[in-house]
Amino acid sequence: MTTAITLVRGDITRQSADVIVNAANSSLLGGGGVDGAIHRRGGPAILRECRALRASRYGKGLPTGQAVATTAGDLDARWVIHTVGPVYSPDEDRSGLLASCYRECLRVAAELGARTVAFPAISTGVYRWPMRDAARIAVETVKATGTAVEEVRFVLFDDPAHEAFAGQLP
Ligand code: AR6
Repeated sequence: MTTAITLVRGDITRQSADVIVNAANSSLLGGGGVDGAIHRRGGPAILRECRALRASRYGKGLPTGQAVATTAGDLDARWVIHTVGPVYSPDEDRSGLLASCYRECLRVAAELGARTVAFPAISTGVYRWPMRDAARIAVETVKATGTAVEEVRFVLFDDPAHEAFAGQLP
C-alpha cells in the first residue's frame, strides 16, 4: 500500500495522530521548540518514561539518528516517538543522520502498529538545518522508505516551512 504524505501548518501538539514525533535531544529530558511544547502539553507521564529509558536502555542518551517511543500522555495520540536530529554543519554532511531520523521513526511506528504519524521539521529550529534542504531530505526519505504507515503528516509551524515542504510534493 502506498503511504499518503500530507502537509499541515500548525502546532504539532494540537494534532490527532497515532504517533507524534518529537525533535528531542539525546538527553531525552526536554528542551525548547517542539520538545518543550510536547512535554508541556503532554504532561509529566512522558518525562517519567523518558527518565526510565535513561535509567535503562539509554544510559548515555539516545544517539543522533535513532528513535524511541513513549506514551503520549495527554496528547491526542497513542505514542510520542522521540528522535534526535543532527545539528546542521556547513563543514560536514550530516544528511544521512537526518534521513535516519525519519526512517527510524517510521520503523518504530510500524512496529507499534501506528497508521498515522505526525512529524515536525526535524533539526530546522535550534539545530539550524536550512528548511528547504531539510524538507527535501524528509520527503525523499519517507518516499524511499517502504512502510506500513498509511499517512505521514508533516506539521509545519510557519508559512516558509509549509512552502518548503509543499515544494517537494507534486
Ligand atoms: N509544532 C510544530 N513545529 C514546531 C513547534 C510546534 N509546537 N515548535 C517549533 N516548531 P526545534 P530541532 C518547529 O528547535 O531544530 C530542543 O530544545 C520549528 O519552527 O523544535 O530539531 C530539543 O530539546 C522548527 O522548524 O527542533 C533539542 O535540544 C522545527 O519545529 C533541539 O531543540 C524544529 O525546531 C532540537 O532542535
